[in-house]
Amino acid sequence: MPNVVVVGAQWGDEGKGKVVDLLTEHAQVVVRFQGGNNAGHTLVVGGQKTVLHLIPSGILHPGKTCVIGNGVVVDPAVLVGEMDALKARGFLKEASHLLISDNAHVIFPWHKLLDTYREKARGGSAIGTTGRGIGPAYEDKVARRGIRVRDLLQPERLRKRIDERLPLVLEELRELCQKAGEPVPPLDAAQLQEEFSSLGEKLRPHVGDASLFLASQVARGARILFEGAQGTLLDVDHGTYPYVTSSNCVAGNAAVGSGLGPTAIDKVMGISKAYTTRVGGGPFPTELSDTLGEQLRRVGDEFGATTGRPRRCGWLDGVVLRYAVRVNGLSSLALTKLDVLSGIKTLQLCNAYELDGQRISELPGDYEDLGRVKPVYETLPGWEEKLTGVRTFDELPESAKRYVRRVEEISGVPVTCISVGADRGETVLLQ
Ligand code: 2SA
Ligand code: GDP
Ligand code: MG
Repeated sequence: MPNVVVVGAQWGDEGKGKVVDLLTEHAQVVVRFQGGNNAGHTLVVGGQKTVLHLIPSGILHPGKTCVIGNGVVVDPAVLVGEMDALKARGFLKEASHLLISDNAHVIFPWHKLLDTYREKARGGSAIGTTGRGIGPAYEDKVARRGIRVRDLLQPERLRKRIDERLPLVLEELRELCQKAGEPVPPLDAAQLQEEFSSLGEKLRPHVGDASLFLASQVARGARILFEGAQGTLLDVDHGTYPYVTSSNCVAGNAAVGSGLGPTAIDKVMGISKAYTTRVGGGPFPTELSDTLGEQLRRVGDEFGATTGRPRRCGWLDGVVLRYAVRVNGLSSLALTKLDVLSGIKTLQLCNAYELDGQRISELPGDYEDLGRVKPVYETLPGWEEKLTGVRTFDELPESAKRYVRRVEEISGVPVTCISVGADRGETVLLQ
């Protein structure tokens, strides 16, 4: 297997975790390159469920190295909790199984507070963030006042950085809390330094130069899997701005967020559900606000893997898929959750939009326009059969085969993997 980037082709939760876990068998290193613990990546192996937020989805394979790249924002308490839970189950046996970039930025309690209170202040136009402090942490990074994992290992420097940052944070928090009619939560520099230095000590055996490690692995011919988080339409540049996350989720960021050059990447695989979901606010042209949408949510168990929020559900959107192919340079697609469509008599597949009476086949750049488009659907026959036991393309019902082939035609890339259940084994590989 070449070096592959796995990215979400929709609004996240496409099943990236499952696919990355599956592909890890053929890789030596798995690297997360953006996002933080807003992500929830679900792995099911032999019926046992694991939800990962920060640690790459290769961690259930012993002997592989999982890397948290410089592009990730790290909440150290969440990371330590995730590491402990995995260790208790017999994974992550050696320090060498997990490497954390010393240049990754750290999420502090004030980032979470700012995230939450800013959302409250936005009222009806809230983004619907996960409240994990992701946006404010990336803001600090870009404003060159962020605190990095390396700083957690130097108590004096950490205290200095906290002292520099805290007065401005408290100023904003006071204002936000006053608006919300709530007391300002206490934030004490000495206490924060102590707590975060102690978390830093727990992480110390794993902290290092991730870029250098990855380059040495590439040089010795190791296979690298890059694991994206969220999805293309949540990308801060290419998504439905401002209803996006605060990092670049597209494949191009795999290089930046890991410290490897783009020439290290051979292929890009996009993951798409056989329908569409979105969690949080923002436009969603093919959303179903009826009983069918509820059926997809119930059968597909569409609830946030981090917050438990119900996900909005709708038909598969071919315009979004073509866009994802373009901005990520996708070489192939994995189509997940095909099993969830069983029992729906007629399927609708969006292949264009209507905007102000004009038919358009590309995603409009303005999110308000995207909120006004009417999807143009084509109708395909559904199937009654349950798909969870299917392991080869030939075993699929004719209507399911036709659906997959149509997705290939509309997107312009081959579907190389079909997922028919949450478990690692419930998969059909086509190439
Ligand atoms: P944030 O917290 O600043 O990144 O939120 C900004 C937008 O990004 C969306 N977002 C997500 N969308 C889907 N899945 C995500 N991960 C969790 C999951 C979500 C959950 O795996 O289910 O549990 O709620 C994720 N993370 C961020 C978010 O909804 C905002 O629209
Ligand atoms: P990610 O963020 O892209 O890794 O996706 P999530 O883990 O947030 O959400 C995907 C959900 O769908 C998880 O609960 C998975 O266990 C589940 N899942 C993945 N593939 C399939 C599939 O083919 N069929 C079904 N029924 N569930 C799946
Ligand atoms: Mg998820």
